[in-house]
Amino acid sequence: MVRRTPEVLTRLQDSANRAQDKAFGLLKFKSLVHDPRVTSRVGTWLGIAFTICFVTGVLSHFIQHPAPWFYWPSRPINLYRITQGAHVISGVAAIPLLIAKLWTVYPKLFERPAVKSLLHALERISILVLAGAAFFELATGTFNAAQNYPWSFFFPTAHYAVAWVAFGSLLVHIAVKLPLIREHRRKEIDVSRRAFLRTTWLTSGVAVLVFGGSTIPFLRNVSALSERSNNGEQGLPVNRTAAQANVVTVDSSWRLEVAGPNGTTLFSREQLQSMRQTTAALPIACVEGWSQTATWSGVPVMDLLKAVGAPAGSAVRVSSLERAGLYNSTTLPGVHTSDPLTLLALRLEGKVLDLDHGYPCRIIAPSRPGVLQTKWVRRLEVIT
Ligand SMILES: Nc1nc2c(c(=O)[nH]1)N[C@H]1C(S)=C(S)[C@@H](COP(=O)(O)O)O[C@H]1N2
Ligand SMILES: [Mo]
Repeated sequence: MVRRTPEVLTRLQDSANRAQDKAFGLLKFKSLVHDPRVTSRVGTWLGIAFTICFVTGVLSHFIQHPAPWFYWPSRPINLYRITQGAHVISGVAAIPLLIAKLWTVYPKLFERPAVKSLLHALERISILVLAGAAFFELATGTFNAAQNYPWSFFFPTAHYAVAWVAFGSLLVHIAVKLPLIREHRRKEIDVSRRAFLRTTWLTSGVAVLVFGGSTIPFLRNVSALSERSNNGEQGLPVNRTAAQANVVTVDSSWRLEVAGPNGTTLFSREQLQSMRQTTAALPIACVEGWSQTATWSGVPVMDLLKAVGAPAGSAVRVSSLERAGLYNSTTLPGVHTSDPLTLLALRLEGKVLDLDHGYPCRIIAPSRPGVLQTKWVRRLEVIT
């Protein structure tokens, strides 16, 4: 039996106090990184990543839904590949940054009183909106890059709309915090906090490395998540197979219809093959982030326009043999139809185009989103 001497009681009391201090310490979030100097540094990089992501995303939206004032050039041929690569890579880099940023500030969630003034309430709500929208963008973008759609809304519309919410609240947040950011970024930072920052940069870098290979050629062999590179028919990934698109067979009765100012002209594959062929290395740059260059051969669309007597630089509506599906028709603007590298491709890597890549012929145009590179083309219609 323990004899309850006063010393034992004191010792018990001491350790109880220590435990209590520890618990309160945790509750008070005494971690070193809950510090405005850390937050402002991570926040700056997160702001940069989000800005790149937003600008390149809006560009991609307007290329796919052109407004009358919008201009997108067909050169350099890799331009869209670069902007969309920057979009996906800045998004990937932002994921660890967002987690680190939230980690450095989350004790503020438990600040009491919850609301000090109207302004304070507005600021807190805007942060909630920003964090929610940022999380939504990064999560849906990641799932999209993996071609996984575990939701019922239409991804591009939702991703685009929430992007404006995220960027708008980001601008408000920066405006409100600018004095604090300025003040704390100039302050020296000690070793342990620097270690947290270094880990954050490293994690972000690793995330870029494991994903970047799907669009940056020299990273291909180190990127664990670039599984869509170099595999697929004819060494090129396939985004939607012929079977998925319900384009089962294309027989010899197939003719390309070209509707021009003097009616519709039909071209067999042999006739197309006997026209002047252009061979060029051109990329497919999928909006989902992967991109790859291949050697395509075929008839320049400008030659087909000439053959049917349509004015050079006309816009062309492209329709696919694919009956249903969102991507069975597209419009090639004049900027693209007047580029000699906008091809109706018949061959890939010197061989007849595989059915999965769009046999009997497909559109390959420079500096365009992959989703607009229509496969299994049935009809071109000149619109002026
Ligand atoms: N008719 C049709 N064309 C299409 C598609 C489609 O679903 N239907 N997918 C597009 C998308 S999203 C991409 S990225 C490219 C991929 O071309 P590939 O499968 O030959 O690599 O084809 C495009 N052409
Ligand atoms: Mo795509």
